[in-house]
Amino acid sequence: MNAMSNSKPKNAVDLEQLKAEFKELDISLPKALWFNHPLQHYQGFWGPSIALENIIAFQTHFEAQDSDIILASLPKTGTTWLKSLLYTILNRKSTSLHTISQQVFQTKNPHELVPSFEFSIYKKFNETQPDLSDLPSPRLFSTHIPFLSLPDSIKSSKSRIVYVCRNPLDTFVSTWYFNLSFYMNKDMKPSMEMMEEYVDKYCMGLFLFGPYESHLLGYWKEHLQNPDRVLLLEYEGLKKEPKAHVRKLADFIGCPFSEEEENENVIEDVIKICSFQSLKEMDVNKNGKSNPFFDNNVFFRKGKVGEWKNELSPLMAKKLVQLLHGKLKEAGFAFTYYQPPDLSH
Ligand code: PAP
Repeated sequence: MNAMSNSKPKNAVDLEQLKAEFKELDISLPKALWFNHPLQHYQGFWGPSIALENIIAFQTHFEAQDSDIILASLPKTGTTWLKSLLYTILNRKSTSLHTISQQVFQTKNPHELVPSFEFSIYKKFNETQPDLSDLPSPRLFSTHIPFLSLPDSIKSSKSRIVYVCRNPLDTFVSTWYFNLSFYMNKDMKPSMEMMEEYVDKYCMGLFLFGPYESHLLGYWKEHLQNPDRVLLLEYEGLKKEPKAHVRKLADFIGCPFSEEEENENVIEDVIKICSFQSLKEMDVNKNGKSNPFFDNNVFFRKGKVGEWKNELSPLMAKKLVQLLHGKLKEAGFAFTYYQPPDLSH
């Protein structure tokens, strides 16, 4: 049986067989381009070609532990923010908030503290797979892979998943600027036609880890069925009611704030340490680089809700809003903290 077919990947596999099957699969998968990233349509989503082998290695080899905490998200929905919050909440007692803000965050970007399965942990089909069994518990990981494509080992464990989502208009704008920064020379100005073309691609699901709606609905459905295992957070909610959200996040991952901590305003401190302003100003995030492809500053642009109003034409916004009124609404999903704009006139 094909280890990479749409059915479940297996844990014990023959390496040579896996490589041969990957070659075959690689040739047969539909391909597309998102800016300068080649994509492949795999298990219902558009995965980056450079990470496909890593994704399959992750699906094949990862062994979840019940104590694992996994941050899942579509790109540009709040991953960096949630990484900093999860790291701080989990380590506030063993490391102290002072050390986290004055040492850890001064030298490491949140992506270095919470590694991604498909971009930093799994690297192709090697003889030796990363040994993650010795990492301190609870282990903290991240992924952009849709729920349905997570390894069975995660699905059948009691590990907890934190999913963060963001309204599609701001997510598109954030994605647009992130990708433009690698795609175009700084002196070049993108045309409106180019932006329209990318809005259309986005709405068709043709972007990194798209489609938007199936990604969100996959985790949302799991959250409805298993609220103790999957927490769903909205970027807009975190902005509007940070204290309630950080408290909820800490409860969910099993590190609640004590009464004493509440009285000492520890939640407020966590929010401040992980705020956009604070992280953006760190030298490591202004001038550092944590992987060969990006400077850390690309993860900190504006950090606001509603920026789309300054960027998108009414037609582009209308197309993106239709994402909300289409499959998401049909499935019964509505954002709690985001009201789609009325663009009917
Ligand atoms: P990733 O998927 O590539 O890791 P991700 O962190 O999900 O990206 O998204 C980046 C967005 O989060 C940026 O939004 P913008 O383009 O609209 O500005 C970035 O500015 C924002 N962001 C990063 N850190 C924070 C933070 N601490 N608080 C709020 N927003 C943040």
